[in-house]
Amino acid sequence: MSPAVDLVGDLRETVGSAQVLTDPDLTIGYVRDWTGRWTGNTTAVVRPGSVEEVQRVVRICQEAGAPLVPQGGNTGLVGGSIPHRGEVLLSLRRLDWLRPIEHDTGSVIAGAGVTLGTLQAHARKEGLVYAVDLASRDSATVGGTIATNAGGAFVVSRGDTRRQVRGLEVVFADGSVVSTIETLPKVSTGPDLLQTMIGSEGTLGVITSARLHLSIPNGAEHMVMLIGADTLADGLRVMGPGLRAIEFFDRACLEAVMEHRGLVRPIQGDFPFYLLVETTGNLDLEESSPAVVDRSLWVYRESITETINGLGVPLKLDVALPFDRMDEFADAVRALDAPGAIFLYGHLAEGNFHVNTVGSPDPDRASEAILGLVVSMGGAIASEHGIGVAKTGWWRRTTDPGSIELARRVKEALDPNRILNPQVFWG
Ligand code: FAD
Ligand code: 2HG
Ligand code: ZN
Repeated sequence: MSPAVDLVGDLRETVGSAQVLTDPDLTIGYVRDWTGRWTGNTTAVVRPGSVEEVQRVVRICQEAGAPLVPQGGNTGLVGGSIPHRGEVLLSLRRLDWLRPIEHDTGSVIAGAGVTLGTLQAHARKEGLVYAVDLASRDSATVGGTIATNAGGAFVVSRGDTRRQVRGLEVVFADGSVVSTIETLPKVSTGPDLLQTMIGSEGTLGVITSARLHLSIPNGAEHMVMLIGADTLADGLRVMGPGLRAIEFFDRACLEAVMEHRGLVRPIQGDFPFYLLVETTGNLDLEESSPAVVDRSLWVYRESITETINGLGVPLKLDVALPFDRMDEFADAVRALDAPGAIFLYGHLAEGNFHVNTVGSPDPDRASEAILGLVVSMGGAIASEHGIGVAKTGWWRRTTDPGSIELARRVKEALDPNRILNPQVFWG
């Protein structure tokens, strides 16, 4: 950046001084990630309140050659939402408009800064459902969940974020804006190029609003059940018609959550794994399967991430394994000569594992060992949280060269000066 450019002054003029933060006491919440594993630094936190202001901020950064990092709720778990090398932090939280629900199209237009919790409440008031749900719902935003293609507990029955996006409005690195949010329910007028933004983690454009699909609840009575299981293979056998969610967690997770939240043991007996199942159907359980039925059981699953954070700065690896190797993976990861305390949990129907460790003397070495194991067993290094800065090397090593080259050409076309979140994927 040329020393003659007064970047902060230009940003202040554009969005107003109150919306540009440089005081470290005020910027700390934006430069440290949710887990505490990464703390970066920033030239300034900028909080535009309209699409036009986003465009102007992006143009100023482009002209100054100053990279920027888009941020929503800062709940991402792969270090992609914070500035690592003094980048401008573009907070989208003030883009929090929510239009009335359109019942004829079964959709709603939401600003990128609307939280999932607010969106869900808006849908619920009119008897509808926004399908994606995460324990981070009160902070995670529409823009952030699209940029990471967030999953959550209901992917098995309702799909991931990609399945909910009907249209997008995006500001590109040159400050131009392209929108498909004012669209008819079904058009076929060529490729929908804005879909490339889903899962792009702030590296290709800034999402400013979205048209999102809302589901009609099927009205069927459902039950929530906690089941003790000896193996994950036993859990996979529970899957069947009417399944809404099937989550698993291991003994270490349950013990830690009970301690942290002061909760009672929810089920008689002690098991290697526990399954939390939400279903409208009948479960094919063996007579002897220990199970308890209660809607409030979700707290045991949803408190795990917060509980682990309370134990220390965690190493988090979100991966996927082939179904028939999940138990073998659980055994092998516990046998690795690296980590400290290990916690295994995840979304069973996607072969998803959240491997969390706390107290590892060498988290980088632990990460290498665990991801190496995943790859050697035919798994994927990222299941739902994305690549961020945590897995860039593994992303390049495990993605086929044709796909990497395509990603490079798209990046080159949309952001030739690499000002958008430069440390993610390519850093
Ligand atoms: P941020 O963390 O702010 O950003 C995430 C990424 O998106 C960054 O790369 C950022 O640059 C980019 N980005 C953000 N906003 C925009 C925008 N408007 N335009 C372009 N790029 C943007 N994830 C799951 O998938 N499933 C879960 O079940 C789940 N549960 C969680 C539970 C807890 C307690 C926590 C803390 C996290 C959980 N997460 C989960 C991870 C996280 O909540 C998701 O990744 C979420 O989608 C991030 O949204 P955010 O608004 O916080 O985005
Ligand atoms: C979950 O499923 C989230 O609870 C967070 O994806 C997982 O904290 C984690 O590792
Ligand atoms: Zn998850």
